[in-house]
Amino acid sequence: MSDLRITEAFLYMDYLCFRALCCKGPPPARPEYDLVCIGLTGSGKTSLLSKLCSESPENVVSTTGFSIKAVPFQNAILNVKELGGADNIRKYWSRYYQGSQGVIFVLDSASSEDDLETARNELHSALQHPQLCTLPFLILANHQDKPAARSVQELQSKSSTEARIGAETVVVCWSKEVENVGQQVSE
Ligand SMILES: Nc1nc2c(ncn2[C@@H]2O[C@H](COP(=O)(O)OP(=O)(O)OP(=O)(O)O)[C@@H](O)[C@H]2O)c(=O)[nH]1
Ligand SMILES: [Mg+2]
Repeated sequence: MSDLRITEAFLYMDYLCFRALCCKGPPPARPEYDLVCIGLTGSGKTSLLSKLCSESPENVVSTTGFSIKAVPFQNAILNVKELGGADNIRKYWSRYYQGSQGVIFVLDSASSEDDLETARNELHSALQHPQLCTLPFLILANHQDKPAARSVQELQSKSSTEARIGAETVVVCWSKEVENVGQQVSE
C-alpha cells in the first residue's frame, strides 16, 4: 500500500470513528407540556415544585407574580407556571391561563374552614374557566403531615369537582415532609 493509500485509510477510519462517536444523532426529544399551578398562598406550590426539581424546599419565599420551572420526568418535561396565591394576585390568575395544557391545584388540607372555603371557591372558578375546563386537572391535597389534615375523601366531597363533565380530574394527597403519602382517587 502506498503512503497515500495508508493516509486515506486512516482518514477513513477517522471519519468512521467520528461518525460512531458524534453522529449517532440527538437523543429522541422528550415532549414538553405547559401546566399552570394555582392554589392559595401557603398551600405549598413552590415547595412542591422545588422538591420535584430536586431543589431544597426549605427557605422558600412567597411567590409574587409568577414563576416557571421545568420539571423533568423520564418521558416528558413539564413546564409548570406557578401563579402566586396571595389575595392581591389571585384576581390576575386567569390572565395567565392561556396556552396551558393541564392544571395543578394545590390545597392546604390542614387549613382553617374559612381558608378552605376560599380555596374551594377558587377551585370551583378554575374548574369552570373556559380555558381550563377541558384540561387534565390535578388537585393536590398538601400538608398531609399535619395532624389536622383532612383526608382526600373529605376534601373531595367539598371540592366541587362535579362541576367538570368529561375532563379528567385526579385528586392526590402529598406532603413536603413525606413522599407518596396517602391515596390517589381518580374520577
Ligand atoms: N408542614 C408542611 N409545611 C408545608 C408543606 N408544603 C409547604 N409547606 C410550608 O408552607 C409554607 C408555604 O409554602 P410555599 O411553597 O411557599 O407556598 P405557596 O403555595 O408557593 O405560596 P405562594 O407562593 O405565596 O402562593 C412554607 O413555609 C413551606 O415550608 C407541607 O406539605 N407540610
Ligand atoms: Mg409560591
